[in-house]
Amino acid sequence: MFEVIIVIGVLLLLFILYTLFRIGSLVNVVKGTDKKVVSMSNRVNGALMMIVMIAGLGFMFWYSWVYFDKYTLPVASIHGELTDKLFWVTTAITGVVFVITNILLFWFGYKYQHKEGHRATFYPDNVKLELMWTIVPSIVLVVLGYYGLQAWHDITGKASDDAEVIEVMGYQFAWAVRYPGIKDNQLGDYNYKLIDDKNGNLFGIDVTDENSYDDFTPLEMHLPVNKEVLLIIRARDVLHSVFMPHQRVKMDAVPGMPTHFKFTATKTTQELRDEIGNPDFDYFITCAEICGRAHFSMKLKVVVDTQEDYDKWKSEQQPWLKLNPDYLKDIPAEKRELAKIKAGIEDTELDASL
Ligand SMILES: [Cu+2]
Repeated sequence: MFEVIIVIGVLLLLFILYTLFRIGSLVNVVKGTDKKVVSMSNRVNGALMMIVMIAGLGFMFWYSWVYFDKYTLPVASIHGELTDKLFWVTTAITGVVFVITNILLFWFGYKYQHKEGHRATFYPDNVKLELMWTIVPSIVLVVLGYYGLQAWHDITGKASDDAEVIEVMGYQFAWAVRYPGIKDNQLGDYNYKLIDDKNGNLFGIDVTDENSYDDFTPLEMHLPVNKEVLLIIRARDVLHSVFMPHQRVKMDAVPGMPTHFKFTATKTTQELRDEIGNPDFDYFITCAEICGRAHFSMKLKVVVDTQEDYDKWKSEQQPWLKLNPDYLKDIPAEKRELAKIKAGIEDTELDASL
């Protein structure tokens, strides 16, 4: 009840103010002093233009300066240095243009406000000016676009033959990674029809392909430092996006259309921990595509190792087939022995049915 009274009170007050304003205006018209009111309001608006400009630009520069570290991350990959440089060059050029055009916009509003006895000049066009502001931005954009495309081609181009290949698959709502085993260094085939929840053939690994026998699917991703890594990216259900902010890696994971991204990490987890002085820091992959209800939970720990640590970690991993020996049944009888050898499965570990 009390709220209703307040609302009615506010409405009445607004109505009274409006009526007073109308009466004032009408009195001015009758007296013939309405022109003065117009020129007063022009002066006020002109002054406000300058205040908004100075306060707005001042706040922008102050905020950018004080909170700079909050919006920047250390970079830990080779191409990341390059894309960061492209970003800052683009930001500098567009930033300078932004500041100049905004100063002009507000300054002109102030300077050319209506004044008694002043008339606007009739100035319909200027070919030279039109040409200039078409050609100069075009050249700048083409140059920026050229360097951007070059970087893009480099990132999405063919990886070197000795690159470390890792498969990343996004699904609602997590990331799964698969490595080619150390025996053949080749990822086995997969088929979405083989995905099941029986024992967790999360990837749809095709066990009729010999290359799959030693593939392993760890719960966190490890990378060697200073070595090219090729991520083969796919999605099991909807669009996801691989995002490794420190390595400046971002690529959509698209169902039915594998994508890839090659990069070289330049700092181990330990090196970045030392750099930022946080012993608990870990790299991660998150999802940069709003992919559903639990999108926020798509976070996978990434460990960047030295080459020795990476090799050691790799040699300790158990092949997926060894952890899921039930799938031996699906392997053609003549390949089963090979599968056991490649996956390191001892007969004593199996039950009689296999
Ligand atoms: Cu996602």
